[in-house]
Amino acid sequence: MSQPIRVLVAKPGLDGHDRGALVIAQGLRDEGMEVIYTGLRQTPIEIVTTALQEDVACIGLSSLSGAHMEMFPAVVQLLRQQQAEDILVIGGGVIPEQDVEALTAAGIAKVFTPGTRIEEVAQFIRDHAHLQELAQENLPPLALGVDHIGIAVTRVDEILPFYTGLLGLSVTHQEVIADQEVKTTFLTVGGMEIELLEPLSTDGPVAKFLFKHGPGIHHMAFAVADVNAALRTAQAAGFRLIDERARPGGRGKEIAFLHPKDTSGVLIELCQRTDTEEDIGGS
Ligand code: CMX
Repeated sequence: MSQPIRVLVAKPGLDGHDRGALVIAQGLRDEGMEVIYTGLRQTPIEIVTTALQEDVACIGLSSLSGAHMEMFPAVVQLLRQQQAEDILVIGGGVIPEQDVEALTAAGIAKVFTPGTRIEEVAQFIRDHAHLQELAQENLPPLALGVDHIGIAVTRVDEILPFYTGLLGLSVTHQEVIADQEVKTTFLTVGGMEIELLEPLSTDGPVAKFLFKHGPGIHHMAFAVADVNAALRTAQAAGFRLIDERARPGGRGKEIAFLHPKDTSGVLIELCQRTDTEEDIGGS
């Protein structure tokens, strides 16, 4: 990242103690960020005005007075009114556990409770700033389309009538991918495919997924022209990879996975059709 990330540390409400906020401000400076501190007893309007004037990427709100349920959402609302919702709002201070969910629903990206390491806060801010930067970079599109959606099932035979009987899809291909301990069944619909994944063992990747989450959407696969080139682009843009290079997937495709931690918890597959890809209808 070329420019340091600018952060506003703000104290909304009547609370008169700012030792914690000052420690956070200094900690973020030590992490290489430019930090502006508002001082005590700021109103939400003052905070948002300063944030816009100072062109910050993040507002860190600190409250010890119990006014967080009023003040924090008010800051988010005002940012929305100013079409400045790309500014990340995080909170900290004395925030009871039961308020965290409501604050998150109100648009506070993360509430950090006492004892959180400053490195963790800085990393959270960096990840956000990085995604904002990416949105402005105008990279050429990587995905050519949705290739397929992978769905983990306990037994294909049990659910297949739903897809073929009710939805009217046709099975186009079935294949055992031995090294991934899975049997795949492809159905085609509207130019893309559904891939049903049935585990062939109790400790393969799909079995592990079923054990943890039960049946459901396992991954989403985007078609790309060149998986290895797409991996390098994703990595250069800061996304963690599960696969460093392409490996064989179903139907002779070259595939690779990105790490779900960087993609909102969704396992994303990049997938490239090859000359040797078997025709739809093979098995
Ligand atoms: N959705 C969301 N998160 C998932 C996930 C999924 N389906 N599968 C794994 N994760 C998470 C894990 O919980 C783990 O998170 P933490 O680091 O927080 O614990 C992280 O991703 C890494 O998972 P892992 O199992 O520890 O890592 P592995 O390298 O062992 O596994 C993976 C990588 C996900 C690619 C593998 O488990 C997998 O699912 N392989 C694909 C199997 C498959 O679908 N084969 C069919 C052929 C593919 C095709 O042609 O489409």
